[in-house]
Amino acid sequence: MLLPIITYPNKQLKVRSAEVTQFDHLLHRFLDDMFETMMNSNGIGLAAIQVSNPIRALILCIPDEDGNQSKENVIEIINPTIHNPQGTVMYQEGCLSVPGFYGDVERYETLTLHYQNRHGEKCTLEASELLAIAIQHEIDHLDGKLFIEKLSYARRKKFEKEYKKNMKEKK
Ligand code: QAP
Ligand code: CO
Repeated sequence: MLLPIITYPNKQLKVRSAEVTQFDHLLHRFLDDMFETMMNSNGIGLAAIQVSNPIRALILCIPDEDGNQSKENVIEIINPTIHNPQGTVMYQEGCLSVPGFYGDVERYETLTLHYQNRHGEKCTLEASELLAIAIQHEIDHLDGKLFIEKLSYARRKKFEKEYKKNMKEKK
């Protein structure tokens, strides 16, 4: 089932999401719906809060070398924590909740992720490159933060102007 994605400046996006405690069929169905919704919108990452469910769950599907995404490559990440972050990189990010806008954000280059899968099993992941960036972007959503808050002052000003103009045009 496709779920509606909420977009900036919806205040719900500022909510801190709560830990997941029930790893039941309802969670599984929700994660499946998140995947369908993300693929339908050409996304590579989606946090539960973006579909109005404030729980600490996110999904990622990083494209392979040919740019293809497949269901086998989906990573479902629940109750994540970042450990041993190293280095910094700049990357031009976008977000399904900030459609049509991209901007440079600084992130850690590599990290270790502790999380639970859909069955509540504890997992560890060593992440670098786009996966590491995407993890940080999505965990920010769980803490009520958007990438636009991490832009330079000048870029943020430009964003506010452009985005509001686009919003008016779309109405
Ligand atoms: C988060 O972002 C991310 O504006 C996932 O019109 C971003 O899937 C992780 C999208 C950068 C790593 C690096 C954005 C689709 C998708 C748009 C997305 C749009 C259509 C964004
Ligand atoms: Co996002």
